[in-house]
Amino acid sequence: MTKIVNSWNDFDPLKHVIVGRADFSVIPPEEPATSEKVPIDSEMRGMWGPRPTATVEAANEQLDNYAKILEGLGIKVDRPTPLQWNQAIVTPDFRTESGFTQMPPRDILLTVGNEIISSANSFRCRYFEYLAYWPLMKEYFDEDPEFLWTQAPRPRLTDKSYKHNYYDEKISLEERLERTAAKDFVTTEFEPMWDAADVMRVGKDLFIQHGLTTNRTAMEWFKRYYPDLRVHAVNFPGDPYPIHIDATFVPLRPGLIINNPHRRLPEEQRKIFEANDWQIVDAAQPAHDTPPPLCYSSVWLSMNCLVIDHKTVCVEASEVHQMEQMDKLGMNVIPVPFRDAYAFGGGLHCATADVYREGGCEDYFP
Ligand code: ABU
Repeated sequence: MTKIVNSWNDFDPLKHVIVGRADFSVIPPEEPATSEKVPIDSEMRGMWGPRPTATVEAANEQLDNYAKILEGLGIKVDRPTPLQWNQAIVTPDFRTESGFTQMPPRDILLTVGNEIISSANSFRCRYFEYLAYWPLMKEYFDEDPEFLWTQAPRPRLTDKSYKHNYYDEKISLEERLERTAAKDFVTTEFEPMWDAADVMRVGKDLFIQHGLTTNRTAMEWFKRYYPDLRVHAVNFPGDPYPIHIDATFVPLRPGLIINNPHRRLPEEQRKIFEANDWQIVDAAQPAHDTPPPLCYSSVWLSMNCLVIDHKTVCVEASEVHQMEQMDKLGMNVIPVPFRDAYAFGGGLHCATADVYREGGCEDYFP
């Protein structure tokens, strides 16, 4: 019997991680929360079905290579068990015609200390995604007597969970930005809904992005679930498609965080960092003008890096500006080719979920 699960932040020395797989990934049909995320000019609008085999193979090649690089650093790597997502997702409350993927574990699994919680995603197509990680969770549960295997309250995702007629394809970018600034998102506050990638863990503090995939009721749930932790709602007004904090606000080590310069943290919310001598640095510009084809994410996956320890970071291999900035910030950079995997759910941070990092629950913001 050994301790397998432990992680309180995204920067202490990484020893054990899950890396996603692209098999059987599907572009899901439109449903209440997904339309909002697909940019109006995206070639994916109106399209759905299994992703082309050649793209799945190319993504898996880069994911396998990433896993090998991490293993070469002495990190244990586990992989999910792919499910066939090209089938309807049906519950007593809804039906949608396909699932999604098991590529970005970061959206589904939130590790807080010795606990891994499966999230309460607002996309109906993601309702059963946690099953791809079930064999790993069982293994950790069998081997680690302290591991807490947890499922967040399952949202029902009925029509009550979404604002009707929220999405209108004529909506301008300016209007989207106004909505983000007004914290007016497609989800209602009927029940807690959250993606794990909206939660930034910094020891005793959880900074949670309020946006298209996580609502305020989720933050209330977190506050009650973790009475010993501090939960902070954060939002980034410059983002027309606010989903997931890890291409927006990324800690590199205690006291240092990079912030997307188009999605700056508001003054009021910066205070807690400044009062505790944390430096917030604008992230470098992405090397690319557009994301790869059939990709949900923005070009800011450039800053979606995986910190290995306080001095080492994995950055996507073509992101020359981000690599140069990391170097100047005193980090040793490990370049990892990953653009072929972006379309399957994100970058190097999205593609992983922490199992074990050294260190405990520090109070960085006393
Ligand atoms: N899953 C991270 C996506 C963030 C972005 O599109 O900028």
